[in-house]
Amino acid sequence: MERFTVTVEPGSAGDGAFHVAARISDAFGAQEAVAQVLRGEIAEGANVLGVELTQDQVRVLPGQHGTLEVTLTNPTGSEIRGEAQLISPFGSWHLASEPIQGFAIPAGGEQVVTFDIAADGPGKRPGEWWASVKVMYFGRVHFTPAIPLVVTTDPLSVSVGAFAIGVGGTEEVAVEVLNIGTEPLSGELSLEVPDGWTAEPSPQAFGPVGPGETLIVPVQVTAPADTEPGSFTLAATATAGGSTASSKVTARILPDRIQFAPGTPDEAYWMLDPGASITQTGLRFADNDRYWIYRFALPVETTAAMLTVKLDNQYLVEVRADEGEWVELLRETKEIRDGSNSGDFEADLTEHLGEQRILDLRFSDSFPKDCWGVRLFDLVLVIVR
Ligand SMILES: [Ca+2]
Repeated sequence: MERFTVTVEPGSAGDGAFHVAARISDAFGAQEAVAQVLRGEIAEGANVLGVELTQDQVRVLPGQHGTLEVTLTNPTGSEIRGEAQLISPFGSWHLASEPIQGFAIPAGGEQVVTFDIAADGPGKRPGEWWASVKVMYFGRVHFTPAIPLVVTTDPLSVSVGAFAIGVGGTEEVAVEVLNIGTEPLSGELSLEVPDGWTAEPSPQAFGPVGPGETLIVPVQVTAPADTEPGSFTLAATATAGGSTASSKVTARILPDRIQFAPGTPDEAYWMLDPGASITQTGLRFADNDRYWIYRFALPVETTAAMLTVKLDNQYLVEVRADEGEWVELLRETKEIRDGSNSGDFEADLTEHLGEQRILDLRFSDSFPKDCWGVRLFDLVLVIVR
């Protein structure tokens, strides 16, 4: 074995994440090894490829083609080279004509990798599978969530997103009607709700929905005033011509006082992104670049919200409305390591309620270099409607 020493100078490069590649070529071909170099303060996620799947399903008629797209974003100061692979179960492999694709994304660049889903040709019968994209580069692997991969003779489908509603409250629920056929479709949409609930208007006429188009049909849903908080199932059904499609959705009736301790199922319901945070009995913590986010999709008629959190050590708590900019809410400015700053911290979140009432809270480390990050013991959110 021989070692070679090379000195790398950053030149005029500023702070950020960079890649240094060493290549050799010999009689057996070329080989490359890549190391990541971090300079200065790196923002969260600024050293890894962003991978985003924007579809929630791939649905295609026999004889047609569909696509599955994944958007790759390179936040680093160097080119990122790798490959994206469509993963789907045995029995569906014939649908992907080119399941492995290479990519090279320049510093700060973005690329959409498109997989063709080919349901034409012999043997392309209807079926329901799933698909995920595995993205590999420089020794890292990222899997997207899996989405349904459906070949169907039925051109119509409906979907409704999960939603929350207050006791006795009313929410506008957006039912999506998708037409993957070749002819426009018009028909009737109904929303089946539990006893005591109402849906207006239901049934209602919809359409026409053009070929390849999605129509959003609003329905006003009201929860009974005498119900207990909990989860309920609603079903949306669309019929058009000879085609019928239905979809179930979970609606959660929220109490006006939300309280949970870390590590409980009540907490898990609100967790949007664990960000590699860690739970122990009765607490959750995040050191250095770790964090977590709770998402409170509150009833639209919410007019005020008050937060109380029991925290200690080097906490940083931020809030954002409707996926907008993060705003600092609470910060420990001393490098506390012994929990001596433990307390119940209160914050009025009313000014952070956006139009959609989607309230996110992010917990992280206010001194991200020395561990001893935020520890959360209890959270209470009181809303006023
Ligand atoms: Ca720290």
